[in-house]
Parts: sequence; C-alpha cells; structure tokens
Amino acid sequence: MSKVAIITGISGQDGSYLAELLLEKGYEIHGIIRRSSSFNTGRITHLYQDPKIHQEGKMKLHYGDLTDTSCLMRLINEIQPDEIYNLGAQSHVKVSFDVAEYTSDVDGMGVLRVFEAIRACKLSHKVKLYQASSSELYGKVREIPQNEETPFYPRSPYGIAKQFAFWTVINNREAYGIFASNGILFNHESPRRGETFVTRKITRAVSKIHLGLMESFSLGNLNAKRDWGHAKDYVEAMWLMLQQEKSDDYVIATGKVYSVREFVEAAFKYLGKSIEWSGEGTDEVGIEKETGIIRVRVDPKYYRPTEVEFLQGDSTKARKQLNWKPKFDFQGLVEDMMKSDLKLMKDNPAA
Ligand code: NDP
Ligand code: GDR
Repeated sequence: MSKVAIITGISGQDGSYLAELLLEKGYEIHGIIRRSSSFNTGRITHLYQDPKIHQEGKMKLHYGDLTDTSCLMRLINEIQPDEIYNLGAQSHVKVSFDVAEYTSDVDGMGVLRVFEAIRACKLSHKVKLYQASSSELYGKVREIPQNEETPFYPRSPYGIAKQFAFWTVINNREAYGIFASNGILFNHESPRRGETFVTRKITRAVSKIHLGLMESFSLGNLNAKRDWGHAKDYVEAMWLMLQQEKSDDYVIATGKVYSVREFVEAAFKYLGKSIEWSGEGTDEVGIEKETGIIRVRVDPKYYRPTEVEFLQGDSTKARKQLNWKPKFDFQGLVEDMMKSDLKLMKDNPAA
C-alpha cells in the first residue's frame, strides 16, 4: 500500500519539489490549490501532465484554502492521509507588513485549523504533520549561530504568525499526542523561487542585463546576510522528519552566510564579470568593472519597517539525528539559478 500525503502549498517552490520527491518514493499525493484568475500551477504542470502519474491517479489536486476550516475538514476526512505537509502560506516577509491580518490568518491560524480538522476526523494517532517553520522566528538575532534552543524574536507579521504556528504544533503534540514536527528552515532558493524574493530577483535581472534586455535594477538592504541553501535539499529534510519514530523540531541550514551584495557579485561572476561598489546607503551603486556601467542601485522602497539583518543556522541536530546534509553549496546554488534564468530569458525575453 502506498503512503498517502496531503501537501498544502503544492503550487509553491517547496511544494513542487516535495511533490516530485514523494512521487519518486511511491506516495499517492493530494495537493491543495487555490482558485486564482490565472494559472498558478506552472511549477507542477509537468507532474500533472505526466501520463504515468495521471493514469495511476498518483497525484490529485483539490481546491481549498487554509482560511476555510470546513473545506480542510472535508478534504482530510475524504483523503485519510498518513502525512500532511503544511507548506501553504503568504510567504513574503515584506508583503506581510501590508497584509498583516491576512498573513496572520493563513500562516498562523491556518495550521490550527489543520489540527482541528485532524482531531475532528479522529486521525490524531494516525496522521503525521510537518509544519513549515522559519528562521524568521529568530528575527533580531541574539545568538550566533541559531539552533533549536535559540530564543525567538520575530520582526514581521509573517514571523509572528509563524511563531503562533510553531507553538500550535508543540501544543498539539503535547496535548493530544499528535505526531507533529517543526522544520525551522533557513532561506532556501532554486530556479523555481518566487520572482520577488531577493535571490531570484537578482538572477533574473543579471540574466536580462547580460542579454541586453535591461540596463540596471534596484535592491533594498544590500547588507542583509542570509544562510542560503537549495530547496531540493531542504524538501528531503521535511520528508526525513516524518520518517522518525518521534516528532521533534529541527533547524535546517547550511551554516554558511553571505550578504545580498555578495549574492549580486556571485551572479555577475558566473558570467565572468565583476561588480565594484561605490557610495553609501541609498547612494550606493554597483558598477560593472568591464564596462563602467551602473548595474545596481539602492531604492529605499525595498526596505522593511523592521529588518532581519543576519541569519546563520546550526543544523547539527538534523545532521546527526536525520542524517541530513545539503548537496548544494552557495556557488552551486547561484550557478543553478543563473543557468536556468539565462535559458528562460533567451527563450522568452518577455519573461
Ligand atoms: P511559496 O510562496 O513559493 O509557496 C507558498 C504556497 O502557499 C503556494 O502554493 C501558495 O499558493 C500557497 N498559499 C498561499 N496562501 C494560501 C492559502 N490561503 N491557503 C492555501 N495555500 C496558500 O513559498 P515556499 O515554497 O518558498 O515556502 C513553503 C513554506 O515554507 C511556506 O510556508 C514558507 O513560509 C515556508 N518557509 C520558506 C522558506 C524559504 O526560504 N523558501 C524558509 C522557511 C519557511 P499560490 O501558488 O496560489 O500562491
Ligand atoms: P526573507 O527573503 O525575507 O529572508 O524571507 P527575501 O529574499 O525576501 O529577503 C532576504 C533579504 O534580502 C533583503 N533585500 C531584498 N529582499 C527582497 N525581497 N527584494 C529586494 O529588492 C531586496 N533587497 C534587499 C531583504 O531586506 C532581506 O533582508 C524568506 C521567505 O522565503 C520566508 O517565507 C522564509 O520564512 C524566510 O526566507 C526564511
């Protein structure tokens, strides 16, 4: 009998890689998607259209929403899953300041609704739940690097909602014995990363500049530092967490830190070009050494009301207990994203 999994957020970056991984492992998967006025399933179309997957009924999509309790209840009751991966979220930190209430509802209350549905369907002792927790919980960092014991200090409506979700997982584990694990994942990127997150914004813009489709682009805080990994490696950790005997919470990270400025330099370096920085604050610019042309400017509209300046994860626990380790390093990640965006822009300059 194949295992049955529900994935909320299947149309997102992580959901699409996780769907591939679970299908490879022989799962029957059920993805929850939102109705939208244009297609939002581009990242999983290749799976849905694969005749083998389609004919064998290995992947099914259902309309639903983390704000809709009755729908979650009906789906969980019908599907009777072995595992639920709760990846659905309004996942953009800057946008969460603009839609704070909505973000709290989806990212915070959403997981509570899933637990209520599990309990109402009497699946507390059968189902295993993975919650997409985040390094944004650490926010204003007081310890370097951050591990499972580091205190939280979220700095955005997104981070605060994810903290509610984090504790909801622990409370349901302790109160009702539900197998539920938090993956405290640090930033992870890929060619499928949403286009307004900083890494993908950079690899898209640098590819366009290289092809003569754009002269320059603007960023916000160039000094922010992140521990960037590859999404393909990180979905493996999600699955591993649910294969353990006991549920627990794990940090998933590379342990290596780079600034936004260094990410820009690495993207240009992939093309054999170098960037020199001049000026300070909002007057800082990135100049292409070979041509003397300004390629990067700073625009304060991308600044956040409260910023998370520095994140570096210590994933020793996951490496020991889950036997997890990332395959991609920083250079490998930048190369994978640049290669993909160069091809995308060559094939479709309007992309
Ligand atoms: P994406 O933004 O790429 O995907 C988010 C998914 O959630 C999309 O499928 C989206 O649907 C869906 N979604 C949004 N709102 C709702 C809703 N109201 N009900 C149901 N589904 C909804 O995020 P990622 O794949 O990058 O991240 C996956 C999860 O991991 C998120 O919870 C994120 O917060 C968390 N996370 C991500 C990290 C990262 O670096 N990527 C790090 C740590 C945590 P649609 O396609 O229709 O918009
Ligand atoms: P983050 O990712 O907020 O860490 O959340 P993002 O890529 O948006 O920002 C990373 C850092 O880069 C700075 N920055 C910019 N960010 C964006 N988006 N656009 C810009 O132009 C820009 N210029 C500088 C930001 O200020 C920030 O410091 C991601 C999301 O995937 C969350 O869902 C997840 O929980 C965390 O990672 C871990």
